[in-house]
Amino acid sequence: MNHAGMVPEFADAEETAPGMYEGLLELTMGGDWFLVVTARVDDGRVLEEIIELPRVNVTREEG
Ligand SMILES: [Cu+2]
Repeated sequence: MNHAGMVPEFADAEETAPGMYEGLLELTMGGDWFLVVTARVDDGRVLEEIIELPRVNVTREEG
């Protein structure tokens, strides 16, 4: 998200099968998010991909 007072969330991904990476990320509020995925490949290049996550709906358990 990109608005005043919003802090980014960070997470690492681990390789779970050849070429398959998984990680957990907490989306702390509903709204339009985007993921910035950064990967360093074997030849040293750093690749970056931005993935839009529009209209995220967050539900919380009431306590
Ligand atoms: Cu926000």
